[in-house]
Amino acid sequence: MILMEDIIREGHPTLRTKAEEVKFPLSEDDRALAHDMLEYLINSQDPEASQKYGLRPGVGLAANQVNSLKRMFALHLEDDNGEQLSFVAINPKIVSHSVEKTYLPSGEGCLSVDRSIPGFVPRYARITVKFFTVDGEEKKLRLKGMPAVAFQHELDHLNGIMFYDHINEANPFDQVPNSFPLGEE
Ligand code: NB4
Ligand code: NI
Repeated sequence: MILMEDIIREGHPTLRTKAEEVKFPLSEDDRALAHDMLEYLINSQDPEASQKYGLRPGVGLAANQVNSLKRMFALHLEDDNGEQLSFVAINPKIVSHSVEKTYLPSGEGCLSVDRSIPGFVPRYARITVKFFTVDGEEKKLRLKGMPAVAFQHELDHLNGIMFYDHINEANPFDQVPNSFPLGEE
């Protein structure tokens, strides 16, 4: 299972490296990686397991963060209607997005960043995405709210981008043009 010691932190070059497309059918290692990343999120959100193994809670985890350059990430979170979203996205793409943006009023954090970096992180409010499941099935989803924000945070990791790259250094809480704070749309 993935523990905090397996999650690389700022300064590690893999966090600034573009991940490579995954070839199908997946190798046993790729399958195991996909399984383990989703398992980490489920454990981290379970009070008992997170306590027992000292896990920082997460709703998303990208392969770069466990020092792998495979183009995949896991998401495990509820959407605005309380529906559970739980999947591993392989070779994910954003195929279209809204002009309107959104941001978490409390800013973002990252399991690979052991410090708090205040500021708004502008994200597309609504996105249409495509990705493959571990079985090679293509999925197309329309996401908004927290799932849309989390998907973009994870896709950034696969492109070597960190959330704070998007924060307005001069005015971290400056009004983001044509945007609304998440949860107030
Ligand atoms: C990724 C998120 C940062 C902003 C928003 C949130 C948590 C992360 C980072 C968008 C994506 C990890 C991956 C949470 C969390 C809400 C749901 C259910 C019950 C606790 C859990 C707490 F833990 N971010 N952590 N950070 N990242 N919400 N929740 N709750 O997930 O670095 O690249 O269990
Ligand atoms: Ni992150």
